[in-house]
Amino acid sequence: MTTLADKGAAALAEAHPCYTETARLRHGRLHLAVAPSCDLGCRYCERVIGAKAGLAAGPGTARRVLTPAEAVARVDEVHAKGWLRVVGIAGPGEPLANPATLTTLRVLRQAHSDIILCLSTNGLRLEAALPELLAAGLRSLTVTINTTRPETAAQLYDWAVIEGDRIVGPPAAAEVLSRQWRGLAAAVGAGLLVKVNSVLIPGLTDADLESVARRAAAIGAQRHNIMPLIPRGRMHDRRAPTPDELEGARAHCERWLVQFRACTQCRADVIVPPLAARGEVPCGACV
Ligand code: CLF
Repeated sequence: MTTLADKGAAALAEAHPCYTETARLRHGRLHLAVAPSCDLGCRYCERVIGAKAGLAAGPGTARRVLTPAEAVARVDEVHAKGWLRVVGIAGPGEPLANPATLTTLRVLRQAHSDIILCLSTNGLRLEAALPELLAAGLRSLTVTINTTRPETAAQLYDWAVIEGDRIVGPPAAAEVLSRQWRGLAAAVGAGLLVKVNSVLIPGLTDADLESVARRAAAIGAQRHNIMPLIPRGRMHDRRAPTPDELEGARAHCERWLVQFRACTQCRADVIVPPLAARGEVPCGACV
């Protein structure tokens, strides 16, 4: 039997609710919070783990870190509802900095071959991790890349752990950038369905995103997802973009790469049923 996971990137994109907005109608997804550690000091990020996560929104947030066994049990439980199509690992830290990520993917590949296995990464370890990710059944991948310029990267990243060494300042940012773009190219070359996430930060990344879209499109990424800054962490005092600024950036970047406009900036433990299962059928989506 040909499963969804055996199909090509175009078919996967049609079924993936983070690539095709109408896929949100019938296909649900969830995140497994198995990855608490992080290897990159993003100034716009804030990890919130535990009871204080409460109802907090946004990436980096999870009520509880799951063991791989608990994560698989959660997938079993939700899968029984009949609508689960995508399982992603997106934190609350960096998935590729946590061995539990691969352990979880490997078990899920065996247990649920009909599910698209997805992952979101900062790209630092992506090139090196690709062989194991492919062997574990990963089919779709998001790399967060906010700029093409080291000068901007130096204002986004304070430190990074590279090959076990903690590097700080501009040298860290330059290395991060280099690894993100190399990782993106390697993931596309490996045949994964690949999206680039970029954070729109007024006065900082807004001038860079068009070059991100252009370069990502040239490499072969399939989608671009521009997300508004959530003012927090070491950027708690910066402002979020206005809706007009966000749409303006997307319109500019769409000249180069298809934009995804339905991102909900998920928590690391989110469970999202399809719209149809929630009784929310947007006009025009019933095709
Ligand atoms: Fe999760 Fe990301 Fe996979 Fe989607 S989220 S790892 S691609 S399954 Fe989707 Fe959530 Fe936006 Fe991410 S709405 S934050 S784009």
